[in-house]
Formats: sequence, structure tokens, C-alpha cells
Amino acid sequence: MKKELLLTGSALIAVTSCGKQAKDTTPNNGKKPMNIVYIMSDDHSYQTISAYDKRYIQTPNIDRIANEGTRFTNSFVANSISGPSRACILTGKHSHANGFTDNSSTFDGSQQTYPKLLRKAGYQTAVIGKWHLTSAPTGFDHSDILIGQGIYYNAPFIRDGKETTSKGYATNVITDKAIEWLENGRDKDKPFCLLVHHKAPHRTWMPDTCDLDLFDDKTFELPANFYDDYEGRQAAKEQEMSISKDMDLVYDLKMADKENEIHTSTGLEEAGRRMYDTMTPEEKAAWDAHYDPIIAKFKRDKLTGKQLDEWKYQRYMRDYLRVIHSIDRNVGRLLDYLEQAGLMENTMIVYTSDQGFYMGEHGWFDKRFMYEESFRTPLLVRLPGGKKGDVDAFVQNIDYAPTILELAGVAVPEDMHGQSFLPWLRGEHPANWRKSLYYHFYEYPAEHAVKRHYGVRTERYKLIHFYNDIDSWELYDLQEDPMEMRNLYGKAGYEEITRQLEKELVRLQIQYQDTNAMKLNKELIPD
Ligand code: SGN
Ligand code: CA
Repeated sequence: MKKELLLTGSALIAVTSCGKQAKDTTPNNGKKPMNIVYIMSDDHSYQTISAYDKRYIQTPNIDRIANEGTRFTNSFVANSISGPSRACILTGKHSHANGFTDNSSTFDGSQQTYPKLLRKAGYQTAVIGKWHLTSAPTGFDHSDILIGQGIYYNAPFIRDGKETTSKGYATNVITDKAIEWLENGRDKDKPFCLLVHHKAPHRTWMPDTCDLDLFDDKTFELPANFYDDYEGRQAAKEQEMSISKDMDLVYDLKMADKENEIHTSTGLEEAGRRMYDTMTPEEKAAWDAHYDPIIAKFKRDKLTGKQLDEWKYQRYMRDYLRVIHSIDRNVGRLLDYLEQAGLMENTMIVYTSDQGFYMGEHGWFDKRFMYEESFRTPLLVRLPGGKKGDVDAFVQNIDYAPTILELAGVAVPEDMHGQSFLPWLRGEHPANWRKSLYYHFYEYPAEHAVKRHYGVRTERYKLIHFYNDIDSWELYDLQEDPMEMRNLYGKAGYEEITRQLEKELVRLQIQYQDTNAMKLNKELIPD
């Protein structure tokens, strides 16, 4: 038995002085506690993980988690944006209950979180990488976090409360720090829960210098709804996250020409030019060797209209996928370390993202909407001795806390909204599993101009209410219209399904006590 598997003190089955085994008071009935390595990227679309979708990229290391474990095919978030998603994950509660409703919130770190409960039960806890909750992390033995959203090159970190510098590319640095903590930082006599939170592939999708030439010769097929006209969908019409209109040539697409002749009107040009300054001279040299010829050709070609839109799409895809390639390589490094350290058989490994992302569907980048690409999030879990294969049950990021707690043998607090999906990971089929999902997005008015909305999704249908400076309902039949192009709300023949979905929406709002949302649809609430 490896030393790190051993537990000390009260976590061992107590043996009384007369040799009889006393009643086990440890939370998991004396079984060896499972460690947790939880890897979460920022804005990683399921479309760009080959375990889910083979059109764009091969991700063999991330896929390994799926191949040796469980692939969740119906995994969703509760509020599709970073800070709120992270708060839902830590607390197991929807946004209105954990108080972090949008990225301008500050997380109340005095509240109950699963790392705090794990720690109380004898786990060592650590978070490395993007934190994004404004207040300092609580409930961790060790934290080494990026400041705010973080940057890709030579990022400053806050390590256990003190600001430090780093050298190199964020995904490599975060993986190095994770391995270093596993090897030398933790107390090897205790079980551990390590959260590895990548900055990548968040905007502006800056690749590592060694990956710059990947996908150069690839042309990606446009999504079928790239030229969506948003007919019948007012909120979709009014967003500001379109590749055509809102993606900045300099900031997002790296066209910061040395001659300073390319100018843009999104307000992001200057930030785009500053981004370059975060790199070392060697990094800049590699960067220039790649982008300068692309910039020169772009200036010569003088593209306009659809040609420009499609050029932007190809540029976006290439950079985003290069960033994914680096994540995949670093997931591989971490798995290799776990293997070599003998930790694979007593560690649950999770790969997920804080939400999904648009790869040009509806003509978009970014997230926020309750539409499928951003409501869903990848979720792959390798549980030693657990299920190998797919689970199609509805799971949501509010379920992660209860799942991890149950795995650790810690009682799941009653006030958590989520439900442990550990039985599914063990190959069981729990009865009475949820058949519908609740969603609520708040960040408006704000960047990308996605209106506030809440809604319900069942296996086949989705009902959404956009509110605040708009009052607009949308209904989708996901079986007939998986790309959500036809809003059926108010159309003849859909009265009964609308009534059923409204009833389900209200039931969920009451269950979760989302009282503010209930006020917004009070005509639906029974007396
Ligand atoms: C930044 C980005 C946005 C992005 C939000 C939220 N702009 O503000 O494009 O939607 O983060 O992202 S940027 O100019 O700073 O890149 S999240 O992942 O943190 O939710
Ligand atoms: Ca994010």
C-alpha cells in the first residue's frame, strides 16, 4: 500500500482496547477515502473535445478520462458565466441562493462550500489557477490563483495571499503548480481534493508559442446557422457577441500590425496591442514569426462582407483550437503524473468547463444564453472501479458539490440544491432522478448584451423568459429544431405543451425558492 493511501487518527477504523472493532465513526464507513482531482477549463466547448465531437480537434488525453470512465451526455450549468458557475459549483446552490449572480458580484466566502466540508472531514484542499470570485478563497489549505481573469503569458498569481510572478504560458504554469503541490506541497497522510482551474481557452484565445502553427492548413466548415437572422428571437437579435460585428480584429484575432494601420471600432484595439507586451522577447519573436505574414496577407486581401466574416471565423477557430491542444497536452501531463505517483486507483478525476461556448453557431462566440451550446458543459469523470460508458441523465453543475461530498463520505447538507450523481458513476440507475432543469442568467446590462433570462428544459422542450428591459418568451422543440432557430411560443398547437412547461418552471422556482423570478411570472404561480 502506498504511504499516501494511509489515513491517520480518527479516520482509521478505531480498535478498542479489548481488540473488538468499535463502531466506525468515520464518515465513509472506514473505506479508504478517494482523492479528487478536478480539472476545469474556462469556456471549453464540448464541440471541441473529441470524446463529444470529432469535427474539429483530437483531444486524446481528455478523451482518456471519458474512455476510462463516464461521459455525461446531458451535462448543464445553472448560469452560463464564469463567476456564477464557480459559485454554483462550490456551494451546490443556484445563483440566487449563493448570492453570486453575475461577474460583478463578490463571493461571500463565509458561506458553506464543499471544500470547507471536505476539509472538516480530514481532506487537504487546494485550488490552483483561475478563481474569479473577487473575495479571497476560503476552505483551502493552499491556493495559488490568477488575479481576476488572469492572462496567458507570464501571469501574476496570488499564492496563499501573497502576490507572485510566473514565467511562461498559463496552462503549463498551472499544471506545473498542480504537480508540484501533489508531489511536494500536500500532507501525504491525508486524502486530498485538488482543483486545477485553467485560464484557457478564455478570450482572447492566445496560443502557446509551440502550438502557433497548428491547424494552419485546416479550413473549418461553417456551422449551418452561422448566418442566423434571429427571426422571432428578439434577445438573440440584440446580443453583442457576433463574430461578424463584435469580434475585434486586433484584440481577438491578433491583427496588431507594427505599422499601426489596422484600426477597429469595438473599443478593444488598444487592449489588443497591450496584450502583446505581456510576452518576453523570445515569445514575441515566435508570435511575430507566425502572425506577421498573416497580418501582411490580411492587409493585401482587403476582405469585406461574407469573405471577411468567414476569414474571422477561420482565424477564431485556429487560435481557439491551438489553445485547446495545449490544455489537452497538459491534462496528459497531469494524468501521467498521477499514474507515476500511483494515484490513479484512488483518485476520482473530473474534466469539465465553467460553461459551454459558441464555435460560430448562430454566428457567435461567448456564452450566457440558455441555448444548448452555452447551457451545456462537458463533464467527464473517471472513478476507479466506476462505470465505463455514457450517462444520459440530466446533471447540472449544482450537483458537483453533493457528488464529491458523498464520494468522501460526508453528509450532504439539506440546503444544497444539487443532487449527488455518484450512483450514476457507480453504474446504478437512481429512481426519481430529475427530468427537468432550471436556469437563470442575470448579467445585464453588460458586455455582450445578453438579456436576463430564466427557463426550464425537459428532454424535448425548452421554455425561456427574457426579462428586464424586454418581456419575451421562447419555446423550442429540441427534437425537431436542435439548433433552436424556430421560436414556437404563442404558435397554434403549442398551447398545451406551453402550459405544462410553465407549470414545471413554477414548480422548480418554488422548489429552489427563486422568489425574484417568481415575481416576474406571478401570473403563472397558483394561489
Ligand atoms: C471578459 C470577456 C468577455 C467574457 C467575460 C466573461 N471580455 O469580460 O468576452 O464574456 O469575460 O467571461 S474581455 O475583453 O475581458 O476578454 S467569463 O468566462 O469570465 O465568464
Ligand atoms: Ca468562463
